[in-house]
Amino acid sequence: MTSTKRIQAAYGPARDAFASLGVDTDAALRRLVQIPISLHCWQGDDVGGFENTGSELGGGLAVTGHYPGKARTADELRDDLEKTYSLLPGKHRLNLHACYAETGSRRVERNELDASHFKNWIAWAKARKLGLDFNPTFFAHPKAADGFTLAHRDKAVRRFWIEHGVACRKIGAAMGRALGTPCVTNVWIPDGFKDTPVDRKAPRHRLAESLDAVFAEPLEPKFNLDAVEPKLFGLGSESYVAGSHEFYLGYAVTRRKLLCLDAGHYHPTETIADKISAVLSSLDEMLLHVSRGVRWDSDHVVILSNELEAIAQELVRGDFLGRVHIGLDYFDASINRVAAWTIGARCMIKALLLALLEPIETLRKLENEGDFTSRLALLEEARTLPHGAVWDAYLENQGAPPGATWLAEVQRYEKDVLSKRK
Ligand code: RNT
Ligand code: ZN
Repeated sequence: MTSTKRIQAAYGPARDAFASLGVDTDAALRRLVQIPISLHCWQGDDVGGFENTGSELGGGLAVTGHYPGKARTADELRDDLEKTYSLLPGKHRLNLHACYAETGSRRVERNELDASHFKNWIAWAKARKLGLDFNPTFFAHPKAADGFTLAHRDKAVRRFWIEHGVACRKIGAAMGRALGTPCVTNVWIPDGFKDTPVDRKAPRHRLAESLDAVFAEPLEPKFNLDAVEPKLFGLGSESYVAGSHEFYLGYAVTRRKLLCLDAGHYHPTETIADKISAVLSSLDEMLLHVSRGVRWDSDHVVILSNELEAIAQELVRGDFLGRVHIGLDYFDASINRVAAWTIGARCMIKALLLALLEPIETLRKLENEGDFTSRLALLEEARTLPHGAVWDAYLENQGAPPGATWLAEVQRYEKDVLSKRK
């Protein structure tokens, strides 16, 4: 049997199995195709960017591994992204960092960046009907070398980073305007102390003031949406991070910003799944950085873990898909980078499919009746329904490679393209 025939033959019985539990698989697939995942450009070149300032990555970010073939130019990065998108079902987005500006041979300071430095990215995204998201880059820079930016005690350093933030919001708005879909511009700063500070208050005051200056100019939400990303700790900021969860939750609620929850930014037993409905009881929209910490905020490639399933379930069960922007955030330089993107993105999409295939109405009814025995029994039985057959049918419909066949495609690309980059 050809693979297409096998997939078609398996779909009917799978559809019936789900239908018997009140789940409409066709409707689930119609919903799934509308959910974009924002792919993070920085998996493609180990958070390198194209400024070539010689500055260390810093900011507590660490990429490990020496797998050959990383993108060295924006054109190479776009080629690798195109290869990745071709292996994914559905239409997705790209999340760019400011340090991926293309300034030709000229060195342009971060506070002087404008949309012209992203014109190739915008033209490329437009031609491929991709939405763009954006991030100011508050690391890998001499002015961030001591680990402080917007909360720096030196006013001139704060001013420089405020100007960078202001410039980036305008770039985000230009992207949103050009592409007809709002750009989520996410602010993450590394600011924090390695060792126990005696003054936890002052850096947070300075941070709030700097952020207010960055966000002073109102921008149209149909072009740009501002997000802020908290963190618990980082390499070199183990004892204190100015932009902690409580800091930014309060900030986002009072300033009406999106809150970005990164799955690696909490205590190891704490998951962001439980925070989504809590945050959305006070905010209209939020951003997710779907990541995978291993013992710490290690940014491993996203896999179909229980945590990922729980995140997707919350988005679907709470009917939050229209209010939550989903982005990926990890970087692994020890495996093929196109494969790293593809694995994480396909897992995210698969997790959303699993969530859309839950017999949620029955489960909700059981819970409302207080029948927790049946709730648990059904949740566990539902795990082994024929989800794979529905996933394969989706890949087939969308013209994406079924099963693990995408891997051969990546291996071919590695042989023909990546291995030639020395
Ligand atoms: C760092 C944050 C942040 C970065 C990217 C590169 O801990 O997660 O989102 O990973 O901006
Ligand atoms: Zn993040």
